[in-house]
Amino acid sequence: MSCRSQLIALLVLPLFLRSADGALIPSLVAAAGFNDAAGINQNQPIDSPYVLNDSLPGRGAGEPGWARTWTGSLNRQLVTSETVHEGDGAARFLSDPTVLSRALSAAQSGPFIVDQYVRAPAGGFGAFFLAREANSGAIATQGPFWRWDANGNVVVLDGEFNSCTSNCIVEDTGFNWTPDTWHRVTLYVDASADRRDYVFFFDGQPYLSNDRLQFRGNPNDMDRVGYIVDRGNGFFVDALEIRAFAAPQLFGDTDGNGKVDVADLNNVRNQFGETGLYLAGDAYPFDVRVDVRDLNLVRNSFGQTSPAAVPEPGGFALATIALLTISRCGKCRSYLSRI
Ligand SMILES: [Ca+2]
Ligand SMILES: [Ca+2]
Ligand SMILES: [Ca+2]
Ligand SMILES: [Ca+2]
Repeated sequence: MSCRSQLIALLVLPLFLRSADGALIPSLVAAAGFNDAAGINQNQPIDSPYVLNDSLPGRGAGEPGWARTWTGSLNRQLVTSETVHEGDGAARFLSDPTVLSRALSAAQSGPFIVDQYVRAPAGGFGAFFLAREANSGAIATQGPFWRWDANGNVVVLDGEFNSCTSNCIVEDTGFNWTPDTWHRVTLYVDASADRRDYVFFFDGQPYLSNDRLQFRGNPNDMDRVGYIVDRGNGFFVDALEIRAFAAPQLFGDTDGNGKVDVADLNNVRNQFGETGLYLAGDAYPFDVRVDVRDLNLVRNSFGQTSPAAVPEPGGFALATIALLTISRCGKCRSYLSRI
């Protein structure tokens, strides 16, 4: 493809990718593959962006979306080629009081995703957090926080924006990690001022807590990822990705097209009762499940558009048909009677 064709292709690309069922896939903000010659962010020069089987801090130069390289302790955090999830390298943390962190170029102030693969040997331990760093580069205040305990438990912190230490509310997710096995851990974070919460996923399954998981501290936005490995038998990380949705979103919008209409209603109807990431029927604010709350969100915003969207005529007639359709569904009717 010529440069001109590539430029045209880029210009006509939609802002977001969509899955086969029409769900919104957020745009990539930054990724770290801990690789050299294969996999995420691999490149031609040797020992770039990572040096295999060498120290990790100071590495990762050139990976897009990051403000700088990894910061940590040189002798306890390594890039290994022996145990990888993808590409030719992965991060390995040896047991020691240690924090590894990296700052993003752009602070995230809306809904975004943090996805990664982690594993540990038996008796391993690791924790992950998102934070807002102060101008000095120090961690100012933390957002979401999850932890793998040496006994196999996976826990999350449900903060109260008070930067808790000893009095933190820690919830057992019910998930357990298996030694020497890669697990996918995903956070669905919403830093928007009227949300400030997150959902935790383990191997694609959401932890559906009774109440919203809130931030440990009180960041208005977050620009740093961090790991703590201060006990246990070590920890591995690979394929870290941060993806963001456009913000602000319109309440009730399922497909991110800036309007709430019959398409959103149909998306909710078609996936009613499902849970998971990137569901076409999950209306903003996303909570990774499609239920009566989504129906209410669509109803309450029906006909609204964000400033950038163009309203379409005939929406009401289509909506009436959709409502008639949905009212024929017995399962849905019982929910409709409650809203
Ligand atoms: Ca890798
Ligand atoms: Ca390379
Ligand atoms: Ca929509
Ligand atoms: Ca939902």
